[in-house]
Amino acid sequence: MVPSQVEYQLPDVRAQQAADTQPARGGPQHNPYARPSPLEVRVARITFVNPRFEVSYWGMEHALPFLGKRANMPVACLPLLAALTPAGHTVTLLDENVQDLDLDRLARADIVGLTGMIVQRQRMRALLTGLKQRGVFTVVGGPWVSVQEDYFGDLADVVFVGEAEETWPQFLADWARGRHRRRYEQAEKSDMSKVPTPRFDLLRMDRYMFGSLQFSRGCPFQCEFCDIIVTFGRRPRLKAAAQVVAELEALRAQGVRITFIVDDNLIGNKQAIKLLLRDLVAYQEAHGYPFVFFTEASLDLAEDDELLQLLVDANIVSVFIGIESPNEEALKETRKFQNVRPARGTLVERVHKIQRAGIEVWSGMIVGFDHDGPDIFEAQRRFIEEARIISTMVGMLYAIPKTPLHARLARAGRLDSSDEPACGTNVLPLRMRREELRDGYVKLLDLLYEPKAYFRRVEDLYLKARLELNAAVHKRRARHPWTWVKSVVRDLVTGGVLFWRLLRGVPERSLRREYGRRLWRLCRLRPNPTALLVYALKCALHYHQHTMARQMASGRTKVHNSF
Ligand code: B12
Ligand code: SF4
Repeated sequence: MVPSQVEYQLPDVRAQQAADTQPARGGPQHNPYARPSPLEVRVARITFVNPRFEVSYWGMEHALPFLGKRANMPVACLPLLAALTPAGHTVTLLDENVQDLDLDRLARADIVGLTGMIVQRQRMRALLTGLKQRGVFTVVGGPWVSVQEDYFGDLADVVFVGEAEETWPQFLADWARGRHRRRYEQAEKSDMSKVPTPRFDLLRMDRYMFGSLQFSRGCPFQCEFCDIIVTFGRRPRLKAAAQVVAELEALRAQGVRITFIVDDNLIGNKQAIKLLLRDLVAYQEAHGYPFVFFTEASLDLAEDDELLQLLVDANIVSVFIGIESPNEEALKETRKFQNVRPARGTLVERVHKIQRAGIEVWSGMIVGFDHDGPDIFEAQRRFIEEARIISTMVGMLYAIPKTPLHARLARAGRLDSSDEPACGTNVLPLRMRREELRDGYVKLLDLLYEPKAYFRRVEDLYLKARLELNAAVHKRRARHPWTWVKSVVRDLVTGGVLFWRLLRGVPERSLRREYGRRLWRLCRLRPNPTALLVYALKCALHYHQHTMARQMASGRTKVHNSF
């Protein structure tokens, strides 16, 4: 996802390509979780690996060449695990999405740790197989193995289920004594006030679009399909302001400007997050707004004016919200009760309210609930258009292991247990045939990212509703005219270069013409350098989403579900 009102500087692609692919290494820094025991004499050379992702909605793979980056953002666990490693061990971080992997070289490590989501599971398996053949000691953790811990069988020597702030140092102490276990799972959730500053310095941060930062974990809600609350719990746990400031400084030291706040739900504990946001606003003010943020939150954000204002003041410009469905019965079925509150306004009204505050809304939508019939596809299309949601991630309902949905459907005999289910989801729908669900989903995506429909939503939001651009920064710009001039020039140049790359690089003539036409309209109706940059980014993102949808619709690629 790209925030809309960003001040994003395009990198020099050629210089980046010339840079070598050597991994960065480092010893640990201060880590309150790690208490090396006197018995811990054996030290390890540890390499953590983030395997290649499949193409996905968020992966932005088709847009990255124009943006001059190799990946959207680093996974947050890699630099965190490095920071959690007790002193004495050597840590190397490798992200296959931004650098090549050499298995023989990897085999020199004493311990190789793999992370991964569901969309990385097959690549994880391939890497583990290669490492096993080379006799390497491997450990796995992260979102996928936390919900499907037997997936890799004997390919991995040790499996970590869930959070690892306590278990990772514990494992290293056990390993040093030659007494490690096969499986680690914490008895208690991690105490976020003790989480150390991630080692961003061990990553190639210049190869990513965004940085990542985490304030909290957990979400108070109870959506039936959600594995986040299974793994991270329903009690939001937050970091202290000093930890957040230390992370901001660490990101700034790496030259990061745009940052994704990777919380499961930023506003899970409204009172506590307001306090943190006030500190974030103070930090931004004191340092001249060095960061543009985007994040994920629940729709009840629309019900709290103070919270909305704090997000805007902190320069959080976009928020991804799991809206899931305009079908109220489906929302009730999946226990997404926070979205079913007619007294607080319709879904569309609540989205518009957030937009009016100056925040762009991105959404997650799901088709294939038990209460969804074949009319759901058109209902979803109409809702997204009415709500002026430009970028939306639509997926077919998928039952992730360990969720209440998975348990319910297993009891009902409605799960396809194959690793690659025939129609893109393991759920056997109730009111549609599986093929009908798959075809309806692919067609819906194709319609949503058809250029005219997409740009109609862009214009509705940016030209008709005139979503405010970078309100917090603009307030400051009025007081600092020179900074303002610099940022205007930066937006103009960055937007212009991105546009030029798109017009040169997009192979389809019809798309190039559409992008050019839309830009021309914008220049006439909203002549503003930030708007130019926003439009250029919207075109790049359109190219990714449209290409993904077209390739699925024409059968050139498999049907990618969003999960
Ligand atoms: C922020 C976020 C994103 C961001 C950033 C993604 C990124 N590249 O990092 C964005 C919005 C871009 C995103 C995209 C996607 N996401 Co996402 N995302 C999240 C979210 C909310 C938080 C992830 C995070 O950073 N957590 C903070 C870190 C520190 O936690 P962690 O990774 O779990 O690590 C801890 C432990 O797991 C453990 N650990 C992890 N790995 C390892 C490895 C070893 C060896 C050890 C010892 C321990 C260990 O230690 C860490 C400290 O405790 C999670 C929900 C969740 N809480 O997991 C979903 C989640 C991970 N995403 C998910 C999915 C499906 C996706 C997409 C595929 C969706 C799509 N179709 O586009 C894409 C992938 C695109 C891509 N190429 O990046 C699913 C994965 C399902 C699963 N169980 O596998 C999740 C769980 C959400 C969900 N249920 O839908 N996502
Ligand atoms: S609001 Fe989001 S994170 Fe919270 S339970 Fe529902 S799906 Fe999970």
